[in-house]
Amino acid sequence: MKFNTKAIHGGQHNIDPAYGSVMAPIYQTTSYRQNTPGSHQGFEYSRSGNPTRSALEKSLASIENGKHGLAFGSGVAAIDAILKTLTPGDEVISTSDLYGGTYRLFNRIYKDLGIKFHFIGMQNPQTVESYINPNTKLIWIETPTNPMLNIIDIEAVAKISKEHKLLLAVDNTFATAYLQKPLDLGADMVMQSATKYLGGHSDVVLGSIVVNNDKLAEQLYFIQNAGGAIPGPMDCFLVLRGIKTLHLRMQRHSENAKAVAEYLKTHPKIENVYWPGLKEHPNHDIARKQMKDFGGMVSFTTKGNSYEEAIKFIENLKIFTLAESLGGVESLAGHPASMTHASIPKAEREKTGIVDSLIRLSVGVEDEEDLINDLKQALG
Ligand code: P1T
Repeated sequence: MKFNTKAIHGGQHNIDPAYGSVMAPIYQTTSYRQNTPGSHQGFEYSRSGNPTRSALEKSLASIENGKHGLAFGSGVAAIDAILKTLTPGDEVISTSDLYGGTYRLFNRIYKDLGIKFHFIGMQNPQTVESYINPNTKLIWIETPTNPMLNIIDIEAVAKISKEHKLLLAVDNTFATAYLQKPLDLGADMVMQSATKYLGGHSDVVLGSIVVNNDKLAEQLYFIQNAGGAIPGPMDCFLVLRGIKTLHLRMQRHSENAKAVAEYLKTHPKIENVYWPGLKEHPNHDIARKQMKDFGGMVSFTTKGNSYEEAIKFIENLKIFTLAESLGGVESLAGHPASMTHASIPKAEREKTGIVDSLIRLSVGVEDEEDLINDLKQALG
């Protein structure tokens, strides 16, 4: 099956042997009847497994071209499960420009549990090599990065990771499996905040991991069950439904983001526009190589780098909603320095470009003209 067919049917054959329902039923149950202890129809208890979650996990594996899918209660819970494969003394090399909540989990929880992190820029993949030592176990990549939209060459980092027998995990939240397939490019694990584009309607919080390696899948399944950070069946149903239109939405998100980025580029008040589809984006060629299109996230700064002007601009928007999060059908605008990335110390975040005037847009699937008119009036 090709991608669009997989988004709708991947892993979904014979989804309801009881009644043949076309869509996966919501199995709102904690437990399953056994005839004699240990004799059941594949499910015992809903932390360990639930048919709706299982349908979603098969869909997730299918769209990522992977073998095993695992769903978690949030994107951060999925990242947490990956970190639990490590032991004290292990070292992680991570992109320095990444979601603030990921940074907080690494730097405020796992650092105290004895894991050492190196946060580095990875636009030149060779930089990674100088941080590898016998304790290094994991490379963590976010691409495109949140919120600076930097692009990291997954294939090049995967080559380094394999040479040194390390694990490579990719946060695919901004691109999604529609635009980018990290496992095909050599990654060992692909993680997503399904809260964003997979769910697609800003009504569910959920996380996913997909892997090919059976042993790694077994280890992550053990952590999923033992740690218990699982999503409920209704949330699994919502993400499963979202995935069925992922290809349609991502295409429109990308088209609208292109129009927005090109408009902002010509505006006299704008200093920098960050969108990997722009030819002048420093990693445009890598983005073209590893992505099908360039996605719906656009960041920009205004001339003079004024905090007050940035806040005034987002307050003036009428169609874009000032809110955290991204990836829904509706357009959102955020101020990373005071919202999504406030947990990163000012000096650290400014090193990666998260300055006071930086605005992040999650460009939705409304009419392009309405979105541009909204930006025009708010900038005016
Ligand atoms: O919110 P949650 O589902 O736990 O996902 C965390 C997460 C992980 N990775 C990336 C790249 C993300 O952007 C996020 C969540 N991000 C936001 C809430 C945000 O507004 O950027």
